[in-house]
Amino acid sequence: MDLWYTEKHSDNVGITIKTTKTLFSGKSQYQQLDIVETLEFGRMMLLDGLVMVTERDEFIYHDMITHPALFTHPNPKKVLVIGGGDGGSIREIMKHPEVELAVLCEIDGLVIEKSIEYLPTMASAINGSNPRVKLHVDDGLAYIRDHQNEFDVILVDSTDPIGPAVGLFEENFYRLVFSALKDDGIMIAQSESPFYHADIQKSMYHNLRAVFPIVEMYQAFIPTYPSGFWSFAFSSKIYHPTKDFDHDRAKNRNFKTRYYNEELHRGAFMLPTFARDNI
Ligand code: AG3
Repeated sequence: MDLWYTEKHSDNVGITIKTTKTLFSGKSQYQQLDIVETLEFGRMMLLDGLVMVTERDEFIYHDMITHPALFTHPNPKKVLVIGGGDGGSIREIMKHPEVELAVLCEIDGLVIEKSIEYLPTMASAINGSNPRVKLHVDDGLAYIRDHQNEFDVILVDSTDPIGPAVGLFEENFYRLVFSALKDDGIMIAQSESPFYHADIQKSMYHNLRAVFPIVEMYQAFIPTYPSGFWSFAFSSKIYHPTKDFDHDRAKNRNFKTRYYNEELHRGAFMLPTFARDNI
């Protein structure tokens, strides 16, 4: 039997992926979690029916939510990830030798547990074996309220602004992130599709600009997300993502990246006009 899963990207358009097996399906206190096997994208995790990661294209998202900030900040020692319970962002952060500690604050313990069980290529750094990683199962807002002036980089690795992630797109949350960052801190947040989510982007970037002096959008091509054209918000207290970017450190990095590189770092900040109009 053919089982095709469709995520609707608008009222009239969606992406359809052929699946072969359901590995896990269950409901946590916060959301519906499904992990399925697909023919072309490897294992795929869905939250409330929305594609969060697939094994085949997650490297793009996780390269791009981590490396641009970590190669712009001159000495990122302490990094916080809010959300990101699959562990892909933490895996990439661990490739930076100057990072002493990465904290994962994920609201839904079931996402962490099932990622460790079914998505080991992403969750290898969060399975308890890495002394540079700490896990907190907690609401990101509550966590940063108690952590002032502590982090060099904060990554908001969230779902779309529906369900438990709504608060992660609001000005009040960005103020808390600002306070949880050190004086030269950088925040990156996934910022949806410029093609489909203009309204979300307008409100999100408006909220970010109310708090951070430097706010720039950058883009990545992620095949399984709505339209494939995806974006991230770079928000910062003093460092500029292209002017202060350490090109040589990125070029001479001692690890491989399949998407990110020192040329693409600059290119990613160049936006088509319709996307620039959203921010
Ligand atoms: N964050 C999910 C981005 C949103 C995808 N949206 C959608 N499919 N409608 C991914 C978390 C990966 N660590």
